[in-house]
Amino acid sequence: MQILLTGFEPFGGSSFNPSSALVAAFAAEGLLGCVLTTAILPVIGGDGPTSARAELRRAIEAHQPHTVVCLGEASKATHIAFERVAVNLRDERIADNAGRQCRDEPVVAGGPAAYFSTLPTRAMRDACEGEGVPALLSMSAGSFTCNEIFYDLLHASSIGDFSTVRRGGFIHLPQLPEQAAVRGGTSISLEHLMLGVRSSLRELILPLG
Ligand code: PCA
Repeated sequence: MQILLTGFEPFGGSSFNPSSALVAAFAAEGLLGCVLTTAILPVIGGDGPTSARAELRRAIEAHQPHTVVCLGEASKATHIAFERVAVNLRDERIADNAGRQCRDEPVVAGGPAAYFSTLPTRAMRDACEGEGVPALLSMSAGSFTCNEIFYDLLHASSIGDFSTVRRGGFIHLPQLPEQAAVRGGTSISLEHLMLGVRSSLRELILPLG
């Protein structure tokens, strides 16, 4: 079993992103029962060589994972959100880290309107909640870079671009206490995020059908 776990760089003026902190912690700790590889993606939209999509594709090429789990930050989230649906839309509230902001554009021109996550989202949510960490099933990953790579991953997998990838999906994380201290709002500590995400990833270490 090979799992690729990705996070994002900070964006939107913050100097932290809980997803990259979590990925670094998992890279150090590992995940019992599988080969865990990791990557940190830039918050850059589109399909240019420095984009999140291009970096994710390079990581998949390099690591040949069976399962891809992408993590990102949803700063106003109160729960860990197991995303169920990726939509073919880029409609961005803020500029990305390259200073570009998209309105009403598709992720993939001519692609289907949406894809469902191919991760066992309900079982993962239940496992997270079972550890006492707030978790929910979410119907929208938004229309910024997180949704974009989620959609691109599922689209590319479905058209056979990634020969090893059998399933993939996205998890949004609330902000860290360090971030809430600066901008207000609710937060979950890195330790609790680790506890919840670790238990949900264990749901993936089962024989593939
Ligand atoms: N969150 C943003 C992009 C990067 C991240 O961590 C999003 O929700 O699209």
